[in-house]
Amino acid sequence: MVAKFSVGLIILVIAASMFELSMADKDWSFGFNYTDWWSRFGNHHVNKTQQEPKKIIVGGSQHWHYGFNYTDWAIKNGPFYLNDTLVFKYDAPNATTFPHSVYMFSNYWSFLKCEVKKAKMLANPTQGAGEGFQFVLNKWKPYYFACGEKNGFHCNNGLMKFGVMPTLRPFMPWP
Ligand SMILES: *[C@@H]1O[C@H](CO)[C@@H](O)[C@H](O)[C@H]1NC(C)=O
Ligand SMILES: *[C@@H]1O[C@H](CO)[C@@H](O)[C@H](O)[C@H]1NC(C)=O
Ligand SMILES: *[C@@H]1O[C@H](CO)[C@@H](O)[C@H](O)[C@H]1NC(C)=O
Ligand SMILES: *[C@@H]1O[C@H](CO)[C@@H](O)[C@H](O)[C@H]1NC(C)=O
Ligand SMILES: *[C@@H]1O[C@H](CO)[C@@H](O)[C@H](O)[C@H]1NC(C)=O
Ligand SMILES: [Cu+2]
Repeated sequence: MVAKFSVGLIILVIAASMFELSMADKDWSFGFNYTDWWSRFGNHHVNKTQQEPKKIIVGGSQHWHYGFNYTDWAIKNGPFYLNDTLVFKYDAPNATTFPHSVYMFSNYWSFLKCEVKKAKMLANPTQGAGEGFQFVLNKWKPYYFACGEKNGFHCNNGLMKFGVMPTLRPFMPWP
């Protein structure tokens, strides 16, 4: 009993002296810079250009072609936000190049199996030229895109498929 009491007393004494020490240590901020915190998160000076929908070129500089991993691209370039525009760029076919197109699947299983016959064509092989084919992600739902050429071959073997789920753009007050 006595031993326990003295240990408790020692701890109390140590705690008290530490408290005194911290009291003596200028302020109550404990090293946390409130001024800095407020300027970062507290003010509502929103950079509007970051809040507005963006135009995203599918595949970046690679554009829309056979053999590029668009699933990987979508993971690395996401998340995508509501009203963002996806731009599919692909040259119209000629004697030496193959056609591409843009299809949308209505469900995940068709997307997985590249059932192009059940998909809806969004853009034909000539619509990707110039400024490219633009598609606005204006609904809060998953979108499944693919190239519809060669009865799913471009989708399957060519990796020309990806899914996106646009979300609400988060409020970002910091610069
Ligand atoms: C706190 O942050 C502000 C703004 O970044 C800076 O001007 C100030 O020097 C900082 N104060 C301390 C004690 O670090
Ligand atoms: C807003 O952010 C964008 C992108 O980060 C930047 O290019 C632009 O200069 C910023 N504008 C202002 C007014 O800070
Ligand atoms: C494409 O990228 C995804 C995500 O990084 C990866 O899981 C998959 O294995 C890749 N496919 C091929 C054929 O490399
Ligand atoms: C997207 O655009 C539509 C039409 O311009 C608008 O009504 C809607 O509020 C926008 N949604 C978001 C989340 O910006
Ligand atoms: C076909 O199109 C490609 C890509 O646009 C171009 O580089 C190539 O010169 C064209 N070939 C012919 C024969 O027109
Ligand atoms: Cu294709």
